Amino acid sequence: MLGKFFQKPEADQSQRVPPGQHLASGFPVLTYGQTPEVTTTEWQLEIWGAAQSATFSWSDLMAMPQHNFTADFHCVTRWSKLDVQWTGVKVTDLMSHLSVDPKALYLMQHSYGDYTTNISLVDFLRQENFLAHTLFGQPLPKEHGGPVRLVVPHLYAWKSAKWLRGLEFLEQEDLGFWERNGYHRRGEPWGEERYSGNG
Ligand SMILES: Nc1nc2c(c(=O)[nH]1)N[C@H]1C(S)=C(S)[C@@H](COP(=O)(O)O)O[C@H]1N2
Ligand SMILES: [Mo]
Repeated sequence: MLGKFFQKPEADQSQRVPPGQHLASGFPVLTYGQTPEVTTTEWQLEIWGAAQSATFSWSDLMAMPQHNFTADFHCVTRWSKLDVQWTGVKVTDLMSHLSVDPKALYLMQHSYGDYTTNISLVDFLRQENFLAHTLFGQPLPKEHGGPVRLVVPHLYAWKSAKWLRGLEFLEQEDLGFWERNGYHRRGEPWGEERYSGNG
């Protein structure tokens, strides 16, 4: 299935691989703990904290503008995958349905199965971020976060919560699961923001 997508020449590819990373073959699965089973019927996205509470269903998400995205994916365990092809909804389009407190500067992403990861509002609001429900033209497989995950291409992939179930808006920064366990609070791959020790 991957073979039918255009592959860029080597030289161009290497410039897109951040320092300390190598290209993965295939698309590895990186999950801490169990893979939750969530159907599209039961899937909900809840909004709480420093924002007006709201709940979105699968059909609410499907009613929002749908886009295809091609994005590079960088795991802090040193593999990268270029040109991953997704379909989903832009974070900025989701945001047009929310009423967020002006004091909210951070968020916590919450997953089914209790994974969390923090992100600043500035990093979250970037145009290229999206909620994905389709991967290479197929429903997002559960091991990759289906039915719905967040994708934040400009940060290490631990900042892209699989099985997304909630967005908690925060006035003060809080730390998510990996961040409490020593990973960097921001996680920008070109700056190798891997661990909390380096900034
Ligand atoms: N809910 C949840 N989201 C998660 C993870 C996880 O364990 N649980 N792992 C993160 C990490 S470390 C990476 S690299 C990517 C991996 O996504 P993939 O399994 O689709 O490759 O998901 C991120 N999102
Ligand atoms: Mo990762």
